[in-house]
Amino acid sequence: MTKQPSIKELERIAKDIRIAILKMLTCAGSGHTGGSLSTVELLTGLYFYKFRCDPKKPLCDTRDMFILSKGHSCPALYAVLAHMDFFKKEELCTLRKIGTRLQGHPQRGLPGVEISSGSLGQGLSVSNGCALGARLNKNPKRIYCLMGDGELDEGQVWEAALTSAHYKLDNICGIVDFNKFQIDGRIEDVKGLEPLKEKWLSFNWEVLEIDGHSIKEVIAAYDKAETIKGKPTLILAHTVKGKGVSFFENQNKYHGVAPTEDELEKAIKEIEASS
Ligand SMILES: Cc1ncc(C[n+]2csc(CCOP(=O)(O)OP(=O)(O)O)c2C)c(N)n1
Repeated sequence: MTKQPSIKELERIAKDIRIAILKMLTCAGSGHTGGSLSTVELLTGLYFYKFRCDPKKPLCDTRDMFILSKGHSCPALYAVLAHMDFFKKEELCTLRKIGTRLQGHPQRGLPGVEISSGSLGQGLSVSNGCALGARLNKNPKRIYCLMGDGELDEGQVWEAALTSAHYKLDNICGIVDFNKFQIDGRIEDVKGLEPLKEKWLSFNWEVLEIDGHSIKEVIAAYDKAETIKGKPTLILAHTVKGKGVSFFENQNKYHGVAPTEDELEKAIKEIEASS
């Protein structure tokens, strides 16, 4: 059995992922900064602690599957996949370049990317299909699906949520990156979601509410989700859009704007100096 990384090691990885995201975005000159940074601990805890996969055999039948439903946050996924050795880190700087495998929204074909996404609202439906297929095949794989809070405005999410619960898909773990913003501003100004936990509970999901930037809480939630039987689990992760860089945090103008060279330099210093 391989050694599990410690919380400290995971926190160090999260810093590296944040820096890789910012470098990639700066190099591309465009892309989604805020909603990538808010997912870092959720992805780090998943891939470096919980996820069963073999980067050398990305289509191995028993692999766990990760569906990035909020596809615009793919710089975070790309950084994680490169750090896991699904492909070489050097490829990260091709983000959004003509002909790259690292499109501005994920495309199948890049090792580790299960579905093309970016049109919001579809990931949980795809996850249901994967989960039902796994059950039919007696395959122990788990399906993880990361959604945005703004993404929950898509009606398809709620149709899918009904389906996951109806079929008691306990091999699904949904995650909501609850950073309280979407493209047009604050969630509560654009279209209120509260009481969000109660909504998922009333759809017959188990709900684990956590601080999505606490590695400790994140990995405990993934562990707990695996023990819940007879219904799907939703991790409702409170996060901060732009997390980790003071001048990006809760500044929604960085929803789809990349850092400048200057901002990148300052951001890296801040991230390295943080505890
Ligand atoms: C079907 C669809 N409608 C609209 C968009 C445009 N869009 C891109 S990002 C975004 C905001 C989504 O908000 P959220 O899921 O909270 O993302 P985050 O704030 O975490 O980046 C929207 C509406 C889209 N990608 N897909």
